[in-house]
Amino acid sequence: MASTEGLQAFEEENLLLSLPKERGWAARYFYLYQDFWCPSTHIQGVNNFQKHFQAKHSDVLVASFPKSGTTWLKALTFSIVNRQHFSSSENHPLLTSNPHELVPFLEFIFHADNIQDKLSYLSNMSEPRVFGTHVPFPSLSNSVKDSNCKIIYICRNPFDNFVSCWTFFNKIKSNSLPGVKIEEALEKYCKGIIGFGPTWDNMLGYWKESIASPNKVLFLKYEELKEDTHFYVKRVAEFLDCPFTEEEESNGDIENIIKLCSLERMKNLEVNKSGTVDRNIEKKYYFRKGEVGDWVNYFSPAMTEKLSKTMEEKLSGSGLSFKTCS
Ligand code: PAP
Repeated sequence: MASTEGLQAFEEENLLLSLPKERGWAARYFYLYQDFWCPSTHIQGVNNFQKHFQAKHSDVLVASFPKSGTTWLKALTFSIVNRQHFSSSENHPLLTSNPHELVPFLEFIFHADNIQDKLSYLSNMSEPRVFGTHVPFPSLSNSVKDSNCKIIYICRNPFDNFVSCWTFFNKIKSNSLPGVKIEEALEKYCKGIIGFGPTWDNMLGYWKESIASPNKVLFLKYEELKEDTHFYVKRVAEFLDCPFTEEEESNGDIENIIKLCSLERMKNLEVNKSGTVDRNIEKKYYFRKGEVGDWVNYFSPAMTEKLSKTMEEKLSGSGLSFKTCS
């Protein structure tokens, strides 16, 4: 009789064979799974997350399309919900752990066969548990949708998002894969062929849900978070039903969280300068420039026209728009 693991591997292989596939950039192939593109290595994790994850009402999910400010929002959210336990100085866990270690991605937690171990790890996490996910809203586990857990989604102007993706994937790609030229990468991005994409579908799924259920999903933009971090840190705390008191505000607690989670601070911490996280990715690759408008240094006029047109087509009528795109 086949072992459970053997059976699972067999089922996965059959599943992969049945899915549309396209050449990837960092991964060899992306597979179209439940209407989003996914490297084969993530499908098992997504599948297990959907089947096994039991959300608690107090859970918080930091959701995003990759390279939209996930690391930053994970750090801010972790600091906001845990501020009673850790002051922003000396003993704060963010000084000794990367945000992705403190706020793990659900689809990566379940990226393994030993489900029981994962479930006991999850049940032992202190509450409120904070998780990350890149999985599009329609593909979240039902348990997330049906519970009272809250979701904070962050998106980013696709021009900067694309550049951040392209630079990141070039750093992490395996040596056995050829580099992808920026024009070719943009072609794929505009066709939606990128992990957890199409980008617009990922954003619009959460955008629509944030309008339909504003108490369930808070929708943020990287550019706005950068422009007025103080306002949005307060907004996140209110959304999570743990607003800052006047005393906390006058003590400078909000400013301390902002400083602790700033790109400069995070990037220069020893813990983020070396070592790997998640799928063996160098922690330092998560911290680059963090600028709004850096795309102008990479885009030719033809590329600008291509992405502008694609965005117009994909986002028109949705009410979702980005300032720096024209
Ligand atoms: P992920 O989805 O793979 O976790 P994510 O954190 O969303 O990645 O994206 C990394 C981007 O966020 C990088 O942007 P850049 O390539 O344009 O520079 C990174 O520099 C930026 N970033 C990381 N940490 C912070 C932070 N603390 N504040 C602002 N931006 C940050």
